[in-house]
Amino acid sequence: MEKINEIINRFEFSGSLVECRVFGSGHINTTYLLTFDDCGKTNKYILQQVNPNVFKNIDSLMDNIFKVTSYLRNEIRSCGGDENREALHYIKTRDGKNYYIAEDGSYFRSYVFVENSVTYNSVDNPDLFKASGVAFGRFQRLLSAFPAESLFETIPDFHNTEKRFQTEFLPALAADVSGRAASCENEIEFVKARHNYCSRLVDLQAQGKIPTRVTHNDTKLNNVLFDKDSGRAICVIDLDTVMPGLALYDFGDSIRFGANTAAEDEADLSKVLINLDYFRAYAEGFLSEAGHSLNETEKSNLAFASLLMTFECGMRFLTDYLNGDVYFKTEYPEHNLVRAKNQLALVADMEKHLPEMEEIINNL
Ligand code: ADP
Ligand code: GN1
Ligand code: MG
Repeated sequence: MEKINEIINRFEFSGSLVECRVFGSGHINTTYLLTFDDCGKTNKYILQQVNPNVFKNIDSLMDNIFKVTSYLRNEIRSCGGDENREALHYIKTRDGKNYYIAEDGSYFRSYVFVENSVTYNSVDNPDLFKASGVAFGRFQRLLSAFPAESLFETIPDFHNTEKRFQTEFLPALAADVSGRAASCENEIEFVKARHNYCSRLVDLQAQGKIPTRVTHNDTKLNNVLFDKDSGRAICVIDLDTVMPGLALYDFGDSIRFGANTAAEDEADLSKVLINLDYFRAYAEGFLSEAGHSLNETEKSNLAFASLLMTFECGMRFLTDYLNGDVYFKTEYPEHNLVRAKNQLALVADMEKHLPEMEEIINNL
């Protein structure tokens, strides 16, 4: 790869570079925080290397992001909001492109760092989680009139759990390229025994009982920027998977990550439980913005969707473990297996508490 300084020089940044450091904790892309000095004024930018194994069509991906961010910026401005804090602002390359292709074929893009912002990797109070629910619910509401058909599907069938089971999990198991299947028989059996979960939402969608909407599809807590001072959730980020999807995916994926009493890769499974207070808080926040547009079938599947998104993610980590860690970034050899066990333990706990989760939704 070209040296990072040469890549930085390709973008329209103002000032001279003071610092470049790796930033954030995403599992897919590599993110850098750049600090520039512009005659005494500090300018910060995010530079991101997009993972080409995951996102194959960078032109269409970046086109999606530019369309969505321009639309959001207009909506936010017309509601009297601050589009520079509440929506991402991408920086073009010096030759006017949306991204830069490095010599080794990897892609880089950049956006303005939202000042005085912070992201969280875990929830320590329900208000914080509720605020993220407001942000993702609002994101969905603001995009409700956006033409979904104009968006490219950056990862086709991203949350089609049945397709993931049939075309990714089972083939990975059959091939067992890393010889790891013997070490995770319990997890494999756990997933197979729950195959009946996989098609429930896509079937309801195919029957026209739940509508396709423009959704974020990766609603992890650390994909929302919070204001450091006010604690308010200000901006939804990580827009690579904004595509036509189901509101239930966005709700469920947030619960998967934020209502787990432990981190997604906690190895001590006795710490992995569903926190019902956090579940309630998120539901209150999300539904306060997006709730009025949900139909009865969507509402009655919010609890199940939380379980399904957790199951799907567990199955994806297990698949990647079987495939030899080719998709998610890992920090040690068993990392994907630890993540899979964790997510499947959370599924088991959600199964026990599903009636209470449903009750919470009914009472809202
Ligand atoms: P990934 O796809 O790898 O998860 P993200 O787009 O979520 O990448 O970025 C990784 C992290 O970088 C985020 O969790 C956040 O902490 C930080 N970040 C990204 N964009 C911005 C921004 N515009 N302003 C401030 N922080 C940002
Ligand atoms: C990935 O990029 P990041 O870290 O926000 C993944 C999500 C998973 C998540 C699990 C494009 O999200 O689908 O739910 O890891 N993103 C992609 O933590 O596959
Ligand atoms: Mg992210």
